[in-house]
Order: sequence, then C-alpha cells, then structure tokens
Amino acid sequence: MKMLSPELHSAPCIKKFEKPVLTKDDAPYDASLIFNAGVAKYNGQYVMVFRNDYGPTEQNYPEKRFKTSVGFATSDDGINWRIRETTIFDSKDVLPTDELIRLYDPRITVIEGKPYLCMAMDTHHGVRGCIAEIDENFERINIISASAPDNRNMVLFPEKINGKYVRLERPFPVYSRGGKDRFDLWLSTSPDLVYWGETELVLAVEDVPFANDKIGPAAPPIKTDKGWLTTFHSVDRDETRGKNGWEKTWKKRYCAGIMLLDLEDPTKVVGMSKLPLIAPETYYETEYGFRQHVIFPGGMILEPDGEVKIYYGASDTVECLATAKLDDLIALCTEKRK
Ligand code: BMA
Repeated sequence: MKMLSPELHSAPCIKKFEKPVLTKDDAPYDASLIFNAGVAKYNGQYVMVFRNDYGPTEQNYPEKRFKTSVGFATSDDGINWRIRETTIFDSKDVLPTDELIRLYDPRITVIEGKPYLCMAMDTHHGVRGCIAEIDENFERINIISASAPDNRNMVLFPEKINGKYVRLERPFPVYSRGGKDRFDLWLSTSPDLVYWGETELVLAVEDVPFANDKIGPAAPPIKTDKGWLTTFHSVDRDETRGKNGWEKTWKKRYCAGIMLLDLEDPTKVVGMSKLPLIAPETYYETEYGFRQHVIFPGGMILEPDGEVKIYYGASDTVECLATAKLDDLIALCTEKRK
C-alpha cells in the first residue's frame, strides 16, 4: 500500500470489494481504462454506463492519444457485470468538423421511471456539462441541454423538489478564485431540464478539511428521512508528489466525501463528515493504473435491506465497489469522528 502524506483513510463502516467489479479485460472491444461509471437499478436489473479510454499503453503514452467511448453493462446482483458489445458513444465516430470531441464520466439518474445521463463534454470551445435522455435499452442518447463552458460533473437529483428539477454542478471559476484549482460545488434548478437557474453555492473547498484543491459532485443523491445523502469528490494536491501512474508527475489525490443536504432546500448542508468516506488504500487504488490515488464515485444504490452500494472509478483505470449501511453513512454526517 503506497500511502500519501497526510495519510487519509476510509470511514470504518466502508467495506471495499477486494477486486474491481469492471476492468478493461471484461470488454469485448478495445479498452485500456474502464472507470468513472454511473449505476442505477432499472427495469429489474442493475445498469451501468461507464467511460472507456482506449488506444495508448503505458509504453507509448502520451505520444499516442486516448480515444474515449461510453459503454454499457448490466448485472443481476450489482457485482457481476456483462459489457454489451455495442457502445453508446465513441469519440472515433466524431468528425473533425464536429464541435463535440468526446463525452465522459457519465452518471445515471432515473426520474419518474425515465433514465437520464449527465456527462462531461469536451468541445472545441471548452468543457461543458450535458444532460441527455436515453432510451430504455440504453442505446441512443439525445442531449437535451448543455451548460456554458467551464462547468461539468453534473448530477441530477432523482425527483423534483418544490416542483423543479435539481442538479449539483461544478463550475470552474478560473479568474475569481486566484487562477488556481479552487472549484466548488454548486446547485441549480430547472422547470424542464433545459433552462437552468437559481444557482447557489452548496459547499466550498474551504469547508472540506481533507481538500486543499477542488471538490465536485459524485453520485446522484439518495433520499433519506434525515436529508439527501450526497457524496462528493475532494482533491488535495501536494507539489512534492512525483510519479503516481503513467504520467511523469501526478500531484493530486482524490477522495470521496459524504454529506446530508436539506430535503426541502438542498442548497443547505445539514451535516458533513469531516473525514473522508473513501480514501485510496488498496493495491488498485494506490499502486496500479494510470493516475494512482484517485477515487471518483458516480453511482450509489440503496438496497431494500439498508445496504448502500457505492461505485467508484479507481486510479482512472478500473471500476470498484464498496458497501456500507445506510444508518452508518447518516451517522458519519451527523456525528463527530476521530
Ligand atoms: C477529473 C476528471 C475525472 C478524473 C479525475 C482524475 O478532473 O477528469 O474524469 O477521474 O480528474 O484524473
């Protein structure tokens, strides 16, 4: 286990599966890094939409550039997954004249029985976040809205609040926050998923004791009687860190955090764990892959028995699963932990 300083640990209630639940070896097509997936229960099975960066190997990176596809997998138990042969999107199909370059980091939210994807979207004129409808077979997407540039990592809440759709998002205020990665977590509402407004700050980097760089949304929130149980990713940066994967230097560590947002007004944080929910610790999280020490959750499922499954990309290379009891996760947000 290659720990970074300061050492950060996952909450005691977190149980990690020893091995990833999805890797490049499971793909029936060209795949190098399968990670940052969205997961939901839909029509009696578990569905996963994931990111696949393919093309280069550690030996010919960065001379050879990645292409990105968005793939689809299903499962009966949320643990054993089958990848479908056809992808939802592949950047090899875009034309040089297209404005869109690639889609990635999908999250799935089912609202009133209908699945939606939120995805990051690289374009020739900036990084945007988009919301797409997807058909019930998860084959065709229809992008219904995209943010202005310098915003991404969106997640939709699973139901309307006070008659409006709600999303968490992460704009990049490069001028007003000192030209550094000081990116915070915001919330906007919409009457129709197309027009977004009433934008408010929810959580800032300074509010998270284990972040010194940036934070952003993770999995779509789960409704509980204590509030919206909401994960986020948090980044701490250390200029002295050297090689941590394929690149010459990788100075960032990504952890998952957890908080509760007010049921009626989710701009209000009603509780937050002062320590990470999930920190990089295992072999796949700290010693393997493209960018080590990256935990990036995109899916969270509450099972009928109170178990919560949390899916996260590890090291920008594989997709992992951890579980915890709902009551323990709520307690983390409301109690002090040493
Ligand atoms: C973020 C996103 C994620 C990625 C992370 C770590 O900015 O690009 O897709 O997992 O960096 O590389």
